[in-house]
Amino acid sequence: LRYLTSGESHGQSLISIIDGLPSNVELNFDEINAELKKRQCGYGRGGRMKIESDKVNILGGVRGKKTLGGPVSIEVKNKDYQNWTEYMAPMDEVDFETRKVDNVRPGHADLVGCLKYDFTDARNVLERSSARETASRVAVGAICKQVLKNFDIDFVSHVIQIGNVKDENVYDFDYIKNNVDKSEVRCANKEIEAKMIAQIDKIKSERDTIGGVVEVRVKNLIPGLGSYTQFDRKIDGVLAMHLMGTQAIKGVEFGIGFDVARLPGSKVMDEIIYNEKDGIKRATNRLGGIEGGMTTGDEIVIRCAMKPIPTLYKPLNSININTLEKYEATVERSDTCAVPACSVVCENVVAFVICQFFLETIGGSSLEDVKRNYNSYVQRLGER
Ligand code: EPS
Repeated sequence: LRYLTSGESHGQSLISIIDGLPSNVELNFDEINAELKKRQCGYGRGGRMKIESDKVNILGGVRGKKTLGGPVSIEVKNKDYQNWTEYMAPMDEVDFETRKVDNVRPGHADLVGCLKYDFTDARNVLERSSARETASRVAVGAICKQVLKNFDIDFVSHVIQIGNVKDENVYDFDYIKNNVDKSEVRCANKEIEAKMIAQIDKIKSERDTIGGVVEVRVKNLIPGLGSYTQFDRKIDGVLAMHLMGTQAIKGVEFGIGFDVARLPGSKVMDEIIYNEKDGIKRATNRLGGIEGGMTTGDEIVIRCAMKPIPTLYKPLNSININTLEKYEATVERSDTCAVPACSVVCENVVAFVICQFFLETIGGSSLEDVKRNYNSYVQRLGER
């Protein structure tokens, strides 16, 4: 399973192509659109989200709502394009001057992007480096979730930190699932939610931006997705690569994460137990559902650190890329905090990787074949 995305933040559309899905998977477009909508919500976002109302338009690979087994192409239109046509049109002359960005923004791709691709206008960089692209990644992940739903594999995400406001409570999966969508910051605890909102308001009044930490959990997995046999087949390695490839993510940890460096082995490993009713189990899940680069069958627990958005209304010092004179960085319309949106993005990025490893491990060209192979794998595991 693989995918590519294409499209600029203020271009006509975002396009993604996902290749390698089994045939005969019935897609529920309302659910995919609901996922896109969730990504657009969240306290702390700027003016752009009032313009967009993201929805998928499937261009190929699906017939009568069922996958055909070929590449599926997905379009998410940018409504804002109507305000940008004269600057962004791909097949007409455009106005290159009015929306030119040459006071490059620290922390963005602007400066290195201009140097690498030989541009005098960072607009050419920021249009693609923009987190608008994450709408495509959510559309792809939402389709993957629908494949995995056939096997009861379920996903949830929540925000556990904004700035220095932390939610250190331990929740079970269903509690998060039942509460997080009601929260404007995707926090499962009402008191902490209020503190997170106050934090965002304070930062906004200071014309600054703020990041945070999101947690993604996956449940009802089978053991054995991924492999210890080669470095690039380890599922934690691939998950980290996809998550670190998500805009603004600066760190990824599994289970107790960096605490593994601090604690003795007896407090890090999960002891193995057996009883006839539940079979082979672990007494704890400190390693976050992954051992030796393979899923254990326990919940996967991943946390991602998102850096603050680099476009500040109180601009940082920078230079003009063309004159090299000292300037304040260009102020583009921006968000104060996009951590709640980021939690939805990370959840769907994880869904793609889980689906990729699931299909590789189980195999099959049609959903029926995958189900047959799945049942025989589960039956063999049950014979232990
Ligand atoms: C973004 C800047 C803002 C955000 C955008 C990401 O867009 P604009 O420049 O149009 O105001 O709204 O996020 C989205 C459009 C989105 O869909 O999430 C950036 O520079 O990364």
